[in-house]
Amino acid sequence: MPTTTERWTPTHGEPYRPVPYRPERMPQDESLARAAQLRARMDERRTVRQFAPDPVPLQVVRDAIACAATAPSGAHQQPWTFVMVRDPDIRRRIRRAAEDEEQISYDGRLGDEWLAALRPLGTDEVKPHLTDAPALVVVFQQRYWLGDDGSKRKHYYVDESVGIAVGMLLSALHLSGLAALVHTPSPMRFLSEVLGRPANEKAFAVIPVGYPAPDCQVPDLVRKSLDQVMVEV
Ligand code: IYR
Repeated sequence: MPTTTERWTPTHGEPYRPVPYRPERMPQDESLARAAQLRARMDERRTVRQFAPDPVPLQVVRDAIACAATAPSGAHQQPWTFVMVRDPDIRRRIRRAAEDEEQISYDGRLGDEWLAALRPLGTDEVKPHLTDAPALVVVFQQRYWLGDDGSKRKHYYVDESVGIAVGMLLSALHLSGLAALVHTPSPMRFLSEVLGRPANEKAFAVIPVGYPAPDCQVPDLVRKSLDQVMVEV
């Protein structure tokens, strides 16, 4: 049964009232075929830093955000807000503020070891993707729940929850044919100001979304092989 058809209201202290969950079991051959296909499709995903200015179907972005919002979260508190920014003026303001911070970072704030780690990826303080991509999804984590009357309630495992949701967002965008990038300007306080977000929200990442530019280039990366990332016990 879909669980996103009614409006959510915060729960706290109510008794446990389970409902049945009986998804139909997928035949194993279908499962194997889907897993292999998905593995190959996900391996095609690349972080894109050069975007075409072409518009994207906004419903694809909305659907991807809805997918992300199905992520598991600490105490099912769903501590996330996704702000889709299309306004070119606001994107320009975000770019200007991000580049100001990144200039300081790349001029030395990151330190030599960090800069050396980034060198093979070719990143620098210039962030054209913030204005070239037709949409930015700015992800905020809700550090605590804030009621209309100003009351607060602690949220649990916020970093983990929002990190999982962002992973699901990237997967959904990729599988729907859109390219993206996780940009983490640091510090990110300016995002709350530019987007007018409330005090309980803290920016987590800026995710430009669009199509790769015709002359898009990406670093020549090698992913770890399965035996390098997995141990079977
Ligand atoms: N936030 C900076 C630096 C940066 C850091 C890491 I770790 C990256 O994987 C990539 C970039 C920037 O966005 O350029």
